[in-house]
Amino acid sequence: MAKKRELHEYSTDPAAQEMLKRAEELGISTAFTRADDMVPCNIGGAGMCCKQCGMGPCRLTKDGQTGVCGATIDTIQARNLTRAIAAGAAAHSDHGRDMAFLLKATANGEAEGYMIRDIAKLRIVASKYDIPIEGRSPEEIANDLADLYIAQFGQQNGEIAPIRRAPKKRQQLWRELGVVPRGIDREVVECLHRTHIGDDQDPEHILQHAIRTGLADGWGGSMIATDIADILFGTPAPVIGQANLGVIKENMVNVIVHGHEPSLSEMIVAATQDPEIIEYARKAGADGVNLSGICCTANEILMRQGIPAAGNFLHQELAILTGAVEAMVVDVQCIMQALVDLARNFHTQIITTSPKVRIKGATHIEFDEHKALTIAKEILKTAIDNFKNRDRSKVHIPDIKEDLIPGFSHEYINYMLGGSYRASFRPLNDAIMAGRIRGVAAIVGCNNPRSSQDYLHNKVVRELLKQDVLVVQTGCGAIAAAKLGLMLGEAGLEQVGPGLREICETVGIPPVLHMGSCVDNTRILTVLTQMVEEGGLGDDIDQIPAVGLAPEWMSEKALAIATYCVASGAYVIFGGASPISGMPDRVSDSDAVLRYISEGWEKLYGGKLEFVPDPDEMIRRTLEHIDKKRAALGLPEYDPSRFGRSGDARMLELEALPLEKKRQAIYGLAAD
Ligand code: NFS
Repeated sequence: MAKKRELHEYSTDPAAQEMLKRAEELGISTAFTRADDMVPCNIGGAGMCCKQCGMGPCRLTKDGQTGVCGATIDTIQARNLTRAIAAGAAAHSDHGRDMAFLLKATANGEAEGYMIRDIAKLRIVASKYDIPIEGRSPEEIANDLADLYIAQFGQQNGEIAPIRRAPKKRQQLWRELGVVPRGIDREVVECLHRTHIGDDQDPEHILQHAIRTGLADGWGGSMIATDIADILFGTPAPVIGQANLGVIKENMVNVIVHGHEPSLSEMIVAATQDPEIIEYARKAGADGVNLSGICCTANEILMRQGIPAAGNFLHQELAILTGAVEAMVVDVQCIMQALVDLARNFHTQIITTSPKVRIKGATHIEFDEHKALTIAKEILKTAIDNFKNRDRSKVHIPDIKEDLIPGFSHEYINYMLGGSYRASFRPLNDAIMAGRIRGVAAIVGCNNPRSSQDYLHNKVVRELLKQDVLVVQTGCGAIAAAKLGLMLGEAGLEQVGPGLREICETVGIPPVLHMGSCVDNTRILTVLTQMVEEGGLGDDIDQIPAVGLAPEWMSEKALAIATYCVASGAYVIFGGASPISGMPDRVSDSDAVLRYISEGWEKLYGGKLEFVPDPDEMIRRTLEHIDKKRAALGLPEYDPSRFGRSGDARMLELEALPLEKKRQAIYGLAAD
């Protein structure tokens, strides 16, 4: 058994530390303590175990050893990685499929409570696919778009339609390399086929299909999910929100939505405002229903409605430990099975809602888009009925939360940079070209109890901000920064480099932009494409001084995201453990796959994937890459001493001058 860690080694978040102390007092295990008890298997963890058939599992621990069928370590690692990418792509894309069915049902008036909220986005997206929009109702357009999107999943040949939204040069490269996805489901299925016993055995060839599958996720299923969520629930724009366990309220019925799909959670948001529900809660002795979120469902309703986030992935158990949660309503993905047993120590009900996900011991109230509002109310009433069972002596809510401003969709970033009449990415490109912004980092992905919660995320974010790197975030990484107060207007600006600070002050943005849930990483693809189209930063994504990082990754979805980002031209750095590391003492014959996804992929796509456990090294490689890309574009070398005298700093300087000098400085007038 591994050694039990200190509280700060579990989490850097004071709210989490407080709850972990509480868990220890109550003698309750959490993912943090279970990670201590469960020593990872160093053979499987390093990608050296093949369990694809019944002749094994084969563990390749000796030099030159092969599996029973003769499979080499390289083939096995490529297969394992590709299967993980397929699972991640399947999860995102199946979510996208359900959103497409929901759009169809809404267009046909069959989805109770839903409406098309963002008609402008509907028209813009439909036009990208040449769906006629003039003189047609939103429902007619939405019906056509839904049909087109539903068809992407089962399409057998040709190219999936959203590919055409990538930069022209990139599309051409994908065509030349034969990796344009034909249909979303087809690529996932082919991953499983190729990695079955006795199929594809050339590691590079297997990994080429991993790229195709990743693209089917990023420029397919995930992009479809984001588009439709915006069309149905509104494209995000800045709102004020809060994050951390302190958003749970003692005097109210607390309902936490956890998982990934906004379809039900948006309806629960609507139902909490229903007078009938408010009255029902009052009658139960509560002041009302208090809704908050965990994981990416949190991000979906935080981005659009400002509904508070109770926390990220590792907060799911801690929220129940507050003893004040009447119901945790889960849909799909990132839901720990441990929740049900944990909830037995309190009165909390775990309510599963997806036809795809059941957990033994949970209450199942199945979601059906045709009567979503009715179901949402039923769920809330179940939670309210449970309020009387709360044991007040067990309630312990940490008084810790931070404000934040989420809502930075790519549409909003475009608008905020130029205003309604000249919305454009020009100011962002100019700032990078001038060196005020050194480059851009997308810091995304999960929490992982193998490292101190949020530590790696926030260490990397803070260091890059000091180096004038603009940070955009999604997923659990975004919630980590939010809990630290880095997503609130001027808050945190003193920790930001001089050039970036000028931009934040001039545009009026936080130094870290929350761009949404994990499927919304496709917003980052769109931003990068628009930066290319704006001009000045090369003609393809791989030329932009940008890096993607997932410092605390743990899910297969994260690997799928990494793959489509690499295929789109990005340098991607993952923290934590590498699933294909091989044994340290056998590096000579087991690092071919590691080298291929780095140097090999870089030669083909201009992007590469690396696993770097040390955060200082992650930061060093990020800055080195950004500076290399700046140099290749012929941009001035990064020099922070040139900046810091405009924005608020300049205003304060001017303010301190005597009147005449002030006039002189502002209007260029000679002193008389
Ligand atoms: Ni992304 Fe969202 Fe979080 Fe990781 Fe899970 S919630 S989809 S997978 S853990 S960031």
